[in-house]
Amino acid sequence: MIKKKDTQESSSFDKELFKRSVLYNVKTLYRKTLEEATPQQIFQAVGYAIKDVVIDNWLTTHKEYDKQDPKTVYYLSMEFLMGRALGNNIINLQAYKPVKEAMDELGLDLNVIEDQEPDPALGNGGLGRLASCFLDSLSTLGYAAYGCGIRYRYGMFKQEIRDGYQIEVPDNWLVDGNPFELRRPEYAKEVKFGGYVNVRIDENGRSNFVQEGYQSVRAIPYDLPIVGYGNGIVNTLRIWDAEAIECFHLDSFDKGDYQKAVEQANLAKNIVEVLYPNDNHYAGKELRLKQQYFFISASVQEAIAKYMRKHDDIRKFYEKVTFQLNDTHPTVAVAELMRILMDEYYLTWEEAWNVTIKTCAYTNHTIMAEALEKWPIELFSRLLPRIYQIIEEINRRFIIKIQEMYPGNQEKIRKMAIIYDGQVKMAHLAIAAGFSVNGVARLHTEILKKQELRDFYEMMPEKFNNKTNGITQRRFLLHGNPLLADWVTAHVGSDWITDLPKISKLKIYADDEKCQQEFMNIKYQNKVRLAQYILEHNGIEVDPRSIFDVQVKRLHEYKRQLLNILHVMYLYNQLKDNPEMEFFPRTFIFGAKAAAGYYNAKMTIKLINSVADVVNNDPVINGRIKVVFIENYRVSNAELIFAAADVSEQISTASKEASGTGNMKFMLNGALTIGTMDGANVEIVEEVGAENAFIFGLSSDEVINFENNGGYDPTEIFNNDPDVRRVLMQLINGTFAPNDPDRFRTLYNSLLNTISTNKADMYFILKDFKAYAEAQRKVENAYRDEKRWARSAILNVACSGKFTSDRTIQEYVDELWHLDKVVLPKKVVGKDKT
Ligand code: GPU
Repeated sequence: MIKKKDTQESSSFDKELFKRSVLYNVKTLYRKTLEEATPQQIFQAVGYAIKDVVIDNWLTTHKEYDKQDPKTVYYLSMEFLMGRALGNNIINLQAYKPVKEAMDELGLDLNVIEDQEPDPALGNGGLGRLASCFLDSLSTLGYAAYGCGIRYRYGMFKQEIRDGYQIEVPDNWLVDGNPFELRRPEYAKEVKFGGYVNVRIDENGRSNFVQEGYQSVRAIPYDLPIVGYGNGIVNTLRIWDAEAIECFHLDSFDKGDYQKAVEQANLAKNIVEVLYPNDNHYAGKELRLKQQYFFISASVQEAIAKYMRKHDDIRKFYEKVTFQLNDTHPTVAVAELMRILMDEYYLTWEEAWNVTIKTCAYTNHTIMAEALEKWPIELFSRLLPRIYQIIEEINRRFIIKIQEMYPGNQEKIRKMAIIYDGQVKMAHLAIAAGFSVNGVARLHTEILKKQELRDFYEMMPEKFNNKTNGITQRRFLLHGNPLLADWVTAHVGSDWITDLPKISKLKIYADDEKCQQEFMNIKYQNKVRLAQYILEHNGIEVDPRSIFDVQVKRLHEYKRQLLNILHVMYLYNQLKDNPEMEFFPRTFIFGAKAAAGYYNAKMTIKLINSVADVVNNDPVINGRIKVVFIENYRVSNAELIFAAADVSEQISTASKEASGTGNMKFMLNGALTIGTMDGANVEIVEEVGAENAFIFGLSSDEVINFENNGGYDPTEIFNNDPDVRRVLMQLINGTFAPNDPDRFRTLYNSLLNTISTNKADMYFILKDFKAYAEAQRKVENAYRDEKRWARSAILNVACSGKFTSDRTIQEYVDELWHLDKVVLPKKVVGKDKT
């Protein structure tokens, strides 16, 4: 039954004006007519026309902020994985239909135009994408916020697959220019590196710490608009570029000046050159620490300057500002804030500390040990001498606190000190100097409290809290899956766009056979769309009637893509042995980038492609199994992929995935989860019911138990399970590498060999294999019953309400940030241009 039409589109959008604006832009930017312009030029022209609309709301928003003086959150993050802006901005302006019409009338295809935009990929994976979802929700909910980050010249590399191997290609995302950005040289800041700390007596007789003999760079902000959905609010993502500071004239420099000038120019060029492509992994590179301090110093300086333009007492800074640290990467912010407060505003240590500890809050995104940032003292103190001095003092005072609480307990100091064993431990600094430590899913937060950060929790339990992650339904349903979005709106109205829990009204349709058919039909059309993409990009033909079983996420051993492909090998063996067996056709879809130096991850990509070559072309299989590796997985093709998925693979080793957010995007698009009780999967199953998901494998307690007792022995499984043994032998007998049988030996060794690696099967792949295969059998059987499957899929959509980032942000606001809600004067809302 159709209840309500889509009433969310703004009626005030001036289509004719917009069309004129596009034509005008093509003319003035390129001296061309529409017919002569290239698709990229048309994208630029449309982008500028949309920016024009956005600019008015941006101005109004900031005028209103100026008037209302709301408390502001600065979301400090090394990564923002924004994805394309054009379509999202049009959606949030509620102008998708008129813009589409305008394009049609000009003989243009909006989809093709959107496809011209490079994905701004200033992030690796979940952590950066979460930051982007948060910005979308902050604007939509009407809170004053800045995202602060780095304008990397090269974002996440582009992945090409050649001969089954990953090749990294530089992502020169700015070559054609970015129509949405605004350069703001008037807010440039100087950032200083190196040198030494001196004590100087200033003109007022105060002794003061000053950094001397340093090199510096100029940080220049570029602002990107973050458009709220239908409320006229536009916040700002401020990303910093680095430029050399001109400090000499060509006619009056001596050799030393020249040397210094060249070095400073190089420093500026190098700092923002490239995003480190490591996910959940810390490499300890000096340039990375420079990046961190660079954008933090600039952001903190500007936050303070902005505050002081309106207020006179810096001691009350925390009443108007919160710094949320996205993992430990921005943690130098606490010391930089202390430095400015003491060295530039002459606050005492105690006064400065009181401000800092009420301003800063830290989010933990992983328990993976290799992701913990620890900087060698030598490097840190050489690069940031004044900052290091301040951290030493924070550490000294923190150790006194530990001793007061645990007199004589050296063990506590060893485990909790900020500086220990020649290293600066950034997580310890973030915990000691902030008012909040939060995990990103309930299970993750519990593990932090009971295991990883147990000592800190015991000492400061009041700081610990959970904020289960979320995603924006505007991008991942409204924009990414228009067919399903319209269907949902037709049944429950459009409230879900800004109030996702309303989508639960769909529950009553789960048993309605007509609705089930409609749903499956939409899913089918989305599968056809993805099949076309796969044919175009991979040259592989896939059958949209097969089960689309999808694992897309960064390639990491803990995420266990290897378990997935080993299971495909097992199914292949079964079908080869018994070609007549009952088998529902399945397409296994993978998409993943591997960190450039991560050997096992890269070999897993090669294995997936090698299995694909064999299985896809085996006449005995006859297309019943297809394996597809989607090249260059990123936000833009993710939107197509989620919409087309039947099965969502969320199979990390329990306890290892802090939350996961892809799991939520699949759920919202009506895929059923096969997964472990890890991260937010736990809460997903709680919402949708265990009967509408396929849960298998060790629990996090069991995993942690094994780990605390020295691991487990996979050889027993190898010896006793012929199916597993056969699959493992195929890794080293050339089944998938006839010319180089040893190609996958490292993967084999990672599962079995305790000699070449110190631990075998650290991620419990063999331990969970049987249970996974069993869960996959259940998936197949469930899919055979189309009505039951459709029911479960609809219920997944209907029960996804909790996982909107709007809910997550509201929790941050209510419990941590205490921001003021900003409402624009009525006449401005929805207004596009005057
Ligand atoms: N995450 Br730390 C990353 O994507 N990169 C990182 O460097 C670190 C964490 C992810 C977690 O792996 C994922 O479970 C979580 O959902 C996401 O952060 C957002 O919290």
